[in-house]
Amino acid sequence: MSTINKKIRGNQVGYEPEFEKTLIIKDPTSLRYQLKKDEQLIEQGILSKFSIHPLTREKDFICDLTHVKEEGVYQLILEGMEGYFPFVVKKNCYEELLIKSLRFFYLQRCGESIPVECADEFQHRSCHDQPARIYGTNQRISVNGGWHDAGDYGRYIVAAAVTVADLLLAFEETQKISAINLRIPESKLQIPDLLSEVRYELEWMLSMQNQTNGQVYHKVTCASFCGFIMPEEEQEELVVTEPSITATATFAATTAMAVVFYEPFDETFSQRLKQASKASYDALKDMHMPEGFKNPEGVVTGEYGDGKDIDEKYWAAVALYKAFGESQYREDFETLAKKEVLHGYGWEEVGSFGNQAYLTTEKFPVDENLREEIQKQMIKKADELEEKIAIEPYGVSFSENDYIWGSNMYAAENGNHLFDAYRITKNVKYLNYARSQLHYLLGKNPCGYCYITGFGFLSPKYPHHRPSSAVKKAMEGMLVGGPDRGLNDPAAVEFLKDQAAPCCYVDDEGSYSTNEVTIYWNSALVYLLSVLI
Ligand code: G3I
Ligand code: 9MR
Ligand code: ZN
Repeated sequence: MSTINKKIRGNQVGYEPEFEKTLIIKDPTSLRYQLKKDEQLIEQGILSKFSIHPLTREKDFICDLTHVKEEGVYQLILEGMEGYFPFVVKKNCYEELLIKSLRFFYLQRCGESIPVECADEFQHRSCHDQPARIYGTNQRISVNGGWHDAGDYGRYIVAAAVTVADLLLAFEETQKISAINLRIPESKLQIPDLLSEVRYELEWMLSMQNQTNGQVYHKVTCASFCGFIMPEEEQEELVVTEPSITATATFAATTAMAVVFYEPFDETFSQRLKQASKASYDALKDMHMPEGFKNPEGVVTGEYGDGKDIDEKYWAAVALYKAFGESQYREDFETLAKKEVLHGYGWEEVGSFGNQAYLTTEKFPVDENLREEIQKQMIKKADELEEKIAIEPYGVSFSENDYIWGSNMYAAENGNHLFDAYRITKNVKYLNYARSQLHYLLGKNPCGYCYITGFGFLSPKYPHHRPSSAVKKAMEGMLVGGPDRGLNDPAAVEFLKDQAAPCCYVDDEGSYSTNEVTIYWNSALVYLLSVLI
């Protein structure tokens, strides 16, 4: 028997032995199941529990294999139905996934050549290394380096900042990451590879700061998106667009956060980060433009608009307080947080990075009542997610309106909100909910896809990612955007009309609203993995 039974939905990468392991059988034609290993029958039973999916209306039967703890590759079979599900139980199950999802960042590098010994078929010559023109002027500045944002070759500060934050939090979360060899040119240095990789982005971010006034330019891209070519072939003029509050504040936050990571390895670099961070924070006081950012006329690349700057300022204030201890930063944060505790680990809403910074401030005093209030609100956030999980057979924290552009990032992000509640309460239910967000991303979902390229038996082959298109092979280890019921691109409109929200995903190169990849989606996955491994 060689075919896969695609009605069985589970984590296609596998399960750590102690994980909950409930699989979904969608609309089965038989209820008798068998679990086999090396042709031997391990157990059999009859499926009895089911629920009707509120959005797809399918009948979802549950097969609970949590008690199977012995490592191995098993076959789950429904008698009378063709095919099987490869059910994997394995220690350190997500190691390769973690490595490949981190190597993605190296492969996204801009501004230097990526040699074959580090990049295999994704090698490329140096790209986007000419001076960039500041929009509306004839002034040119050098802003080489950093990572290409996504399937496109733009470089955007707010996206970069949250990516760096996720990766540093992941690094802090588990020792396992510091030991990883990412096969990058810096691998021979006496500093963990991930910190070298993140520094590559930070150096570029530093170059995006206006040295005169401390403000940070929002982005650097060509005026419009290029075709499906390798990065060095995009040779149109580079344009740096005007500074924004969101870019300046998230820059302040991440550079502050980074200081402590580089101190043991490079004092000069960490001093540069510190100065840059303080200068950008000070610059915020004089920035009185309207909230958010709008593409200037003639520039049509990614906008990262964001209508609300308050959460970015919130995060910046506390990140600087945690790092440098000045009372002004504390006051700024506490004033905002006492009005409202904010949340978010994404490019648009970043409050949770701030909350976490406050809860982990150790060198300087904090307000214990506020700390408790923040914890209370973080638990409340997790409880709201729990309500959604309770009525969603696959265990994802989504209701219909949550299937938006980049929904997979929100699944990962919600996993981290749930884990935050676990960290505070030690209640295992939150840990299990956090894990179920990972299971969703890795195949336990209404589309039956493992949403990471190169992993699982059904994964995206045609991501909206220019190098993958140019090389004609999907780069491995990339988390795609996932279902978006808004049908926000022509391919989605063509292929997904009439689909229920959780199924609004198509593995088509043209579908940038469901099948693109980005640095901050991958970093959200990395951060979730780091807390779960
Ligand atoms: O937040 C609202 C929500 O309240 C509302 O219910 C829902 C209904 O549509 O929309 C939500 O906003 C969406 C937002 O993403 C959520 O993050 C917007 O509709 C949607 O248009 C927006 O999409 C963003 C997209 O750019 C278009 O602006 C994605 O988040 C963002 O990841 C994506 O970023 C692009 C860059 O611009 C360029 N590089 C590639 C990258 C990934 O596609
Ligand atoms: O490739 C672009 C992708 O990175 C963006 O997320 C997306 C939305 O801004 O736009 C993509 O570019 C498309 C453009 O918007 C419209 N013409 C076709 C481009 C490539 O598919
Ligand atoms: Zn480039």
